[in-house]
Amino acid sequence: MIRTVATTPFEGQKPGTSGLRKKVKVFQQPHYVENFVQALFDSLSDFEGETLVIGGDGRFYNREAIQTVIRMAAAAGFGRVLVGKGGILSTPAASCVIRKHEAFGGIILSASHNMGGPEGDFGIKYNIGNGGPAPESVTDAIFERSKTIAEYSISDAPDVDLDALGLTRVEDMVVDVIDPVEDYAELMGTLFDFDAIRDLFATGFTMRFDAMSAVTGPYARAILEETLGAKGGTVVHGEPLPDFGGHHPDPNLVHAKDLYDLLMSDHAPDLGAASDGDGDRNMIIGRGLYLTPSDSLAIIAANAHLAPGYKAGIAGIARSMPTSGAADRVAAKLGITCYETPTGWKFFGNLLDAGLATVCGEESFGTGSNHVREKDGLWAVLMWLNILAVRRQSLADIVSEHWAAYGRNFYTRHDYEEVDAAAADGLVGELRRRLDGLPGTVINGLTVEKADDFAYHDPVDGSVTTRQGVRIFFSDGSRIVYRLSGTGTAGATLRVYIERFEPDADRHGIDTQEVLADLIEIARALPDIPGRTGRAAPNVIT
Ligand code: VG1
Ligand code: CO
Repeated sequence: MIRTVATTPFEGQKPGTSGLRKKVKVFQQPHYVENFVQALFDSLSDFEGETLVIGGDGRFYNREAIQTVIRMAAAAGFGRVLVGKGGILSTPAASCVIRKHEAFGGIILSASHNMGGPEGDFGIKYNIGNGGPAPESVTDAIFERSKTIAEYSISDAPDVDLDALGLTRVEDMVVDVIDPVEDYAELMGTLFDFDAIRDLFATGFTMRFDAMSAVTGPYARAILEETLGAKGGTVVHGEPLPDFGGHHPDPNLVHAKDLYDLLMSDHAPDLGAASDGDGDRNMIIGRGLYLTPSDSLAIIAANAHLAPGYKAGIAGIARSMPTSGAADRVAAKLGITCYETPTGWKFFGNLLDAGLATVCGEESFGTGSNHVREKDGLWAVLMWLNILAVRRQSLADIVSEHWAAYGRNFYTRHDYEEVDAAAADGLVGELRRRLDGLPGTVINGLTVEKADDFAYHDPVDGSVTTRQGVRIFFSDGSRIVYRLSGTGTAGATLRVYIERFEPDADRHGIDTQEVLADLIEIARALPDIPGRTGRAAPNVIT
């Protein structure tokens, strides 16, 4: 039976960079999930009888939320739900399933790289029919609706058995529990030269893939070990755990330090890789060489034609604004456009749909292409394996050859996490106020050439998104960017992105923090980060 339940609005149900993210305890409040899901359904139209894809990264509260979403989808009039077995679907796999089965959209339960477990974070994200994150027009409508919601509709049917593949019903709606890996693995097989990668592993190529006890374990085992012949044990932390083993499922130099240390050691495998909570991020490390995500995007763009799915070449590249300019240099050489978008994958959707871009990337360990409408961790790993299988060089050699040909964009990001929100707002506000006065000033010997607050004009739908990050450009081509995170759940996180281009190959081997030392000092001192936030140093450097 379908019931209508009276409710009152919750404050702050505003989706951020990637969906609504809050502490688990916030989501556990009675009616909290229901209000948000009803606000979402109320913001959509014409989905009667249509298909909805549902899945999550397996974190604490995933199964409970999924049962609620299924009951509400039945009450709202969806005709069919496709849900991953065990409630599991990585973000890129959900995008793949939405597209392949021509679903109306999908609901992904994840807080991505944020901590899990009862004290950690939870999240809900809506993806539209192209498989990509809902654009801001949709997320704004959800937030507006959440402020006035007075009731929601829900079936009182018993829980669906999420562990049994196959069909059941909730009210008039069909529930199909699907294998979470199958469609995705099949798609990967169409994009990459699996035979060449199999040969690579057969010749003794070694790798460690750290799934960080998050969602990619089953995908990586099926594809790398079972299909491509990587030896058993290549995938570590391959079991998705509700609390990710108590770790941050965030593949970066801080949270995947074990992997980094291994790759820098004497017994390093040829390749190291890791993915995040929901499987859309990737970190790639060669033996003795850490690859920045910005360089990874550029080198993938330059070599994509080596993979069968991209052999005709790429139409364009898109990168988020804070991502380094390395990809721009590849685009220039290829004679294609490199689009610069605000942070967050949702801004790539229009460019991909319109065929303007083929590969996209963000400095935050996100890389992907037009095969789905999300960034895709395992895709990036397979792309690198394909490149390595064809070129038969070490990753370090490929990277240094690339720098020699294009120059190197030295790049680092400094994060100040969980700082006081008012202090962070004040800091960015002050920078905005000073923008007009900065050009022409000389700081630490560097002259400011231009300073602005990034605004994006979407070339496809004409929408304008403002206030996306304060940028300070120096006359030597260096750049500092400041922005506040839209994915955190406690206080504010200030991100500072620092970049300098170096054409001279003799200087490409120098340590990044050393090359950027003068800019790092300017970045810290200009808005007085220590004074305003009480932090002498960032707590995450990538
Ligand atoms: C961060 C990254 C951004 C990424 C987003 C979602 O956002 O900077 O590039 O798209 O996370 O990634 P923010 O607003 O905190 O800087 V994921 O893997 O958490 O879905
Ligand atoms: Co993620």
